[in-house]
Order: sequence, then C-alpha cells, then structure tokens
Amino acid sequence: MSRLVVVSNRVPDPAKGPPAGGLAVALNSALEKMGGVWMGWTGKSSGVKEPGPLQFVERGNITFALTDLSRRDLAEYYTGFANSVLWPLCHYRLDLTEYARKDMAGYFRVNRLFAERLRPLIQPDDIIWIHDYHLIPMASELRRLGVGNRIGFFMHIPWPSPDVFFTLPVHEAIIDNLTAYDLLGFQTEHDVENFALALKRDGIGRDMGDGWMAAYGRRFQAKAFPIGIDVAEFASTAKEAVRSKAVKRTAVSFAGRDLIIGVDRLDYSKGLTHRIDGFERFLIANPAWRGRTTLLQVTPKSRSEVQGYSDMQRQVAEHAGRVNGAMGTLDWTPIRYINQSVGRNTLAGLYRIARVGLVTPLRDGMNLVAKEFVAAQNPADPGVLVLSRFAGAARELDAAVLVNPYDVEAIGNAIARALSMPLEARVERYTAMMARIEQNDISKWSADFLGMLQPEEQRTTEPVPA
Ligand code: ADQ
Repeated sequence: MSRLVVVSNRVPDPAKGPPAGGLAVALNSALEKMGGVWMGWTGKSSGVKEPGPLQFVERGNITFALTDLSRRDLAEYYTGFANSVLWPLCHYRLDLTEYARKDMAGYFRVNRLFAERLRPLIQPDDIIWIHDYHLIPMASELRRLGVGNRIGFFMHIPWPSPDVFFTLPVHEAIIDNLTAYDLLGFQTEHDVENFALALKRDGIGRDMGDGWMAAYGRRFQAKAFPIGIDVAEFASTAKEAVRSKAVKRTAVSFAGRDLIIGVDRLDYSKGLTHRIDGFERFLIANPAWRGRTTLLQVTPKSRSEVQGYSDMQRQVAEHAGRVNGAMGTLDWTPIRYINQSVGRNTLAGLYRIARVGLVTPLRDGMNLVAKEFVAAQNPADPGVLVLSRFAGAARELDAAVLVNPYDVEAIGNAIARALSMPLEARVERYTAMMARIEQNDISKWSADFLGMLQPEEQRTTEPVPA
C-alpha cells in the first residue's frame, strides 16, 4: 500500500490536534489511513530574506513538514501571483489582476523551494497530492528532481473560460506545468470543459476522450471531483448546537424575526454588495416583511493585504450601512453585519435556525457553505437555500432557489419566494438536495481522487464516475 504525500499552501496547525472541520479533516483522515507526509506553509512569515528550515511535527503516522515564508516570498508568491493574479483571473475579475513578472518569478521560486524540500521525504511508492492554484508548478519541479511517482493535482477554484485564461501573459507556462501531473481534478464538468477548450484553442493539446487529455507530448487524466462535506457529522453538530448558549442567545436577540443568513469570507468573489442590494430590493418590494426579518451576514476579513480587498471591504460596509440607515427603525436593524469568524458548532446551529441561506457568489469553485446550510436543516421544517447559478455547487444543488447573482431584483424576488415557501415545497427541495450531498460526501471525494491516482495494480475499487 502506498503512503500519501499531501502538499497544500496552508496546513492546519498540528499543535492544535486533528482538525475540526472541512477539507482538512478529509485530508487528515486519508493521511491517517495511508500514513505519510503533509507539507505546506505555517501561515507565518519568517520576516527575514530566507525562509527558515523545515519544521517537523509527528502525529500518529503523519509527518507534518512545515515552512515559514520570507517576507519577499510571501509578497511575490502568495499575495502577488497567487492572490492578485490567479485568484481574480479564475473568478473572472480581469479588472483586479495585477500581473508582474517579479511575482511570477517568485511564484516559481517558492514552488521550486517547496519541491526541493519535499524531495528527500518522498519514498518510491508514495502517491503525491498537490492542492490548489498556489502550487501548480510543484509537479514539474518534482519531475526535474527525478520524482517519477504518481502526482495528482486538485484545483479548488474555477477554471475560467479560455478567453479569460488567455489574458494571463504566462498561460502557456501554467498549462505546461499542469501536464506534468498524472491526474488533474477539477470541481465541475464545466471546469474540465474550459480546461480542454484552452488546450484546443491554443493548439497545444486535446481531449482524447474517456477522461484522457494530451498536451505538450504528455498524456494525463482530467476529471471532475466535486468536493463535499461530512454530511452526517455536520447534521448532528447542527442538531446539538441549537441547544448551545451561543445559538439560543442569538435566536433570542432576533426577537421572533425570521433569520436570513449569509456566511462568507470577505472576498469579492462572494457577491456581497449585490446580495445586500438584493435584500434591500426585497424590503422595498415587500414592505410587509419590514421589521419581520433580519439578514445576519457573518463575514470575517480575509487577505486584507491584497489590493482590491480593502476597496471591496469598504464598499460592503457602505452598502450595509446605507440599507440600515435607510430602512432601519428605532427597534429594528435590517442587516446585522459582522467581520468575525464564528466557531463551527455555532455556525451549524445558526444555519439550522435560519429560514433562508443566501449563498450568492459571482463565481465560486464549489462553495461548501451551501452544502453545510442544507445539511444543518431540520428535516421536519427545513429552511430554503438561495444559491447562485455560478457556484460549482449549483450543479448538484439544482433543487435550491437558483439565482443570477448579478441581478439584484432576482435576488430580492428569490428571498421573497424563499421566506413564503410552503412546508411541503421546502421539504421536497431539502430532501432532493440532501440525497445529492449524502451521495457525494467528502470521504467519497478523497476516495475517488485517490482511487484514480493510485497506480493501477493497487486500486482496490473501481473509481466511481462523478
Ligand atoms: P472558500 O472560498 O473559502 O473555499 P467555501 O467553500 O464556502 O469557500 O468554504 C468556506 C469554509 O469556511 C466553509 O467550511 C465555511 O463553513 C467556513 N467559513 C466561511 N465563513 C465563515 C465564517 N464567517 N465563520 C466560520 N467559518 C466560516 C475554496 C473555494 C470554494 C471551494 C472550497 C473547497 O473558493 O469554491 O468550495 O475551496 O474546495
């Protein structure tokens, strides 16, 4: 049996014990099963010019190999190329991409550094799983160092249409680097199609069918593996959490008003100003609802060091303030807007007491909040999910109230529809969505990906088509 080597930009702090939720849990449990190495950035800057040595922590059969980044690496690799070029590009925000050759060079330099540090930890039979847009060049750097192991890559964010992708000055280099992998995983079929189209339009490769692609003389597999959550665990957490003090206190503070909830990192991809404006439209068009519902928007600040985020953070605060000023009354604040992260259990409880979940990103790879909201509902009296058609999750959650997140009137109408939806329709939609997310939960996601990445002779089960 192979060991597993995982590389991700951020690694959950091993000193805090096994992670509590989300993707980290899935990777952690795959690593516990197979044994292996988890490498990545500590999240800290070493401040100096050179990053310090690898820091090793052992927990059970997992070796954590962590590195700080120098201030320059952080600026060029992380803040620069990853978050000021690839992130906005993949979320269709060409107006926000800030391309600089220096950052591109830093991106490759840090990937090379990661590869050089990882190299001595790799054993001949290991399978290697690289995560996300920060680390695209890892495989080709490892190949350069003589690593012949199976290497897979999962892209957590959207793969944009070729017209958008080709605006990247180094798009050939990015594709060239991706062809060094044995397996490319994307969130949706749509992302896979966009990737294949880029190969075709640039005349550098093609889709050979059956999940095989070829480019630059190399053959590799590419497939959609829509990421999920641990549905059963999240559902039971939510059920428990409604009895907690924090959730009870919050419920009381809404004084019997229907709760609409939004939970996002404060990111321009999440469509927050459109959402707030949509809520305002709803209040204008449905005066009877004024004073009877509140939008709770839980939105911790994120990537504040990146230009583009500070402008957007100001705009979101302004929109929320404007709506509260215009529509609020002495005893009612329409929007409760907080820049804080909320503990996972409390979050689950809040989803459960909410009548409506608003998940309206302008573009999103998958969006796990949508799946968490569904899993958290009370099956006998479920709330309604309003979901952007441009979230990867809309493919599976087509029983949500789907909206075009750019259309604020449509958002307003969707809120009205969701708040007044009869029980029977709510149960029907909830049941359909639960069935989909249960079928495709997080353990299936990692098992499918790793099943396909496994060398053929070691595959125990047939990889399940998505
Ligand atoms: P994100 O853009 O971070 O992830 P998302 O999928 O919604 O978006 O995941 C966010 C996670 O953080 C969820 O588990 C959520 O509960 C938690 N979270 C969000 N806001 C929070 C808050 N205020 N307090 C506490 N927790 C909060 C990227 C891609 C997504 C893709 C994931 C996983 O952008 O499209 O679904 O990776 O592949």
